Amino acid sequence: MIYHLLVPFASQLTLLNVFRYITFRSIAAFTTALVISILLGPKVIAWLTRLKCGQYIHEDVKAHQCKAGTPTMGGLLIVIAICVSVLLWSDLSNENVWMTLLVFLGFGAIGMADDYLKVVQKQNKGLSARGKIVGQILIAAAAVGILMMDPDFSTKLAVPFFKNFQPDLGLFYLPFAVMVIVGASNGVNLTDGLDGLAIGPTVVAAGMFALFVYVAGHAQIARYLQVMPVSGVGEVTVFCAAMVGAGLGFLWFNAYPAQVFMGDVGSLSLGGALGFVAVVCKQELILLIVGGVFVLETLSVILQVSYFKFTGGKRIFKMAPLHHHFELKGIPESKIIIRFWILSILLAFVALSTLKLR
Ligand code: 57M
Repeated sequence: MIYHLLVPFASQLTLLNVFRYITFRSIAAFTTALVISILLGPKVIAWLTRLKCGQYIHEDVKAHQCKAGTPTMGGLLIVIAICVSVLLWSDLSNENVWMTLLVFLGFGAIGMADDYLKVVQKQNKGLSARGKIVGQILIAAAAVGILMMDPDFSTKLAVPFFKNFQPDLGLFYLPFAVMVIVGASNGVNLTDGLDGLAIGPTVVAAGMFALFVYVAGHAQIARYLQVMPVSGVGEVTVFCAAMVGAGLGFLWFNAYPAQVFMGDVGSLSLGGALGFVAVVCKQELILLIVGGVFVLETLSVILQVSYFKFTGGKRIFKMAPLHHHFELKGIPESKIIIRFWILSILLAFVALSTLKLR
């Protein structure tokens, strides 16, 4: 909005040219989202507490019993901070920004409906697992379908570390990209089981994608780094920067010991947005590295559940997702969280190295 209000006057007042720059507006979006989430945090937490949005705590992990009553649905704070900040600072004539925002809100709406049924209406089950996944697939398929209608959109796949190997998936790109988006959303959701465990790696991944999106949207830098160029995608940097700001602001309250949990409204929306950003900037496989923590957590569940079924009740891990395994081994929660953060930062550097090692 600010872009549209001020840039027309740049010819009269050259200082206003600064609002043309994606970098400047991304820093502004980061700061705005951070300030909104920190300032609104206490009010939102008090409101959720009044609404009695206390999280139900499973009985099987003893260390979590002291968390009973911690309000959930704090992801609403993230959604508000990102939306306000993106609407303020991005070029609203850019379709990629709107698509990212709509995917983010669509996944958030599914999460919100589930949280609402579980914690406000006190319905034990919330939305059915099938209902949730069908909703996610429909939103992701609609978004990818719209992208693919653009004749300039490439269905080729950039493979990290191999600059000359870019297989064209053709129509198979649609199910592939849907899997990336839905997988990312559920990966973040599965990881969200300890204080700050999901939001830390989400902030790191969003920061890393801010860079990849900027590079892909900048024809010269993309050519120099041999990254697949995507015209007009640079503006999504503003969204990623807002995600980093809102995420850090939320971490302020979600840091151990947490005053609030994000709920599905936060985890599904953030994961869905990360997946879509990876698709829109044509760095789908980089998400596997940048979001390696989410991939590990998801793999631990797939392995555990398959092994459990196959052997009729035996387990590989003490409990899945992986963070529960370490908890049951007696490692303190804060140590597990910080080690997962360290891992996500290391993986972000590996992803960064793909810009040069190819
Ligand atoms: C949701 N939700 C947390 C909070 C958060 C297939 C199966 C592996 C699925 C998995 C599952 O349901 N995962 C997704 C995980 C819950 O957090 C709420 O949920 C929101 C995210 N969706 O925002 O509102 C609990 O996590 C803790 N928490 C924190 N700090 C936070 O910042 O401490 C969350 C955020 C909260 C709180 O205790 O109540 C969750 O874990 O439920 N299921 C599981 O994870 C279950 N695993 C399991 O059953 N494993 C089996 C295999 C065979 C499937 C096994 O290994 O034997 C475990 N979940 C829990 N206890 N809580 C079982 C033990």
